[in-house]
Amino acid sequence: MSITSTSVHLVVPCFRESARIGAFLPELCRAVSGLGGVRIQVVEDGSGPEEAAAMNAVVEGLRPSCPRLLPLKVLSENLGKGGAVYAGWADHGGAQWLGFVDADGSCAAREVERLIRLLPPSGSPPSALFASRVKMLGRRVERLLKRHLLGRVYATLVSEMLDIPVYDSQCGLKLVPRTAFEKVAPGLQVTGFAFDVELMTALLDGGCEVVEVPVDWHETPGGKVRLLRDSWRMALDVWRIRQARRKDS
Ligand SMILES: Nc1nc2c(ncn2[C@@H]2O[C@H](COP(=O)(O)OP(=O)(O)O)[C@@H](O)[C@H]2O)c(=O)[nH]1
Ligand SMILES: [Mg+2]
Repeated sequence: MSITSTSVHLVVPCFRESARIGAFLPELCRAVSGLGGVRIQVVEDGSGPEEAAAMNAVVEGLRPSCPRLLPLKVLSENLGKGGAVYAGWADHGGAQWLGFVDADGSCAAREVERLIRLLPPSGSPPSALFASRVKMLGRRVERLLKRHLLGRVYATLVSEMLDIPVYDSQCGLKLVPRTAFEKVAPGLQVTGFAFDVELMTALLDGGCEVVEVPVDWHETPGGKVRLLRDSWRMALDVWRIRQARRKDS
């Protein structure tokens, strides 16, 4: 589909990423250069002045050759991945679609481009597209075994506790219709790594279709999610999301 009339505001949330983003950001700029109406915003999630300066140098170094790249947005405190994504989405500039992609290039720029090309054309009901790491024939998903296993346990927990047949709620690439997001945004509370679970639940409960799209994924070293500590927090968040949802129904 041609997306010349579609606008996408794509946020790259970054916590201490100046070393890892250097390879990915230029690729991302190149990948979206052929797509109309896509803009990229890097959000620095309160990593401190040195990191912010290093990140600013990366972004400003690229902006002359990448007109779609907005100036760096620097948060004065660390809000967590969800907080950083939502802070970026607040600057949507009227875009029809809001998106985010992880800074480390685990999901390659060509997959970002592919997902954007799959967006429904204007006029048809807008569905959210969630990338999903499905180990299946025809796709390449390379992850450490322990991460893959933990990811499967978490996804099963999410699916069972919330009664939503999702395969992978945590993949770091998602596109959401802005109107659907704005409808649910006032009720969103999770700003950490489980924010996508709450977002997905709210979108579905609000009547927005969410479609999972299998993508290629190549885990990049240097991930900062601490498996035990963060998984525990994320599980607690899923519990809270379930309780809040029960109260509302
Ligand atoms: N760890 C962490 N990541 C954040 C935070 N805010 C934004 N992010 C971003 O969330 C994305 C996923 O993080 P990453 O470390 O790649 O996760 P992992 O590969 O699952 O360990 C990256 O783009 C991070 O920079 C934060 O407060 N903590
Ligand atoms: Mg990662």
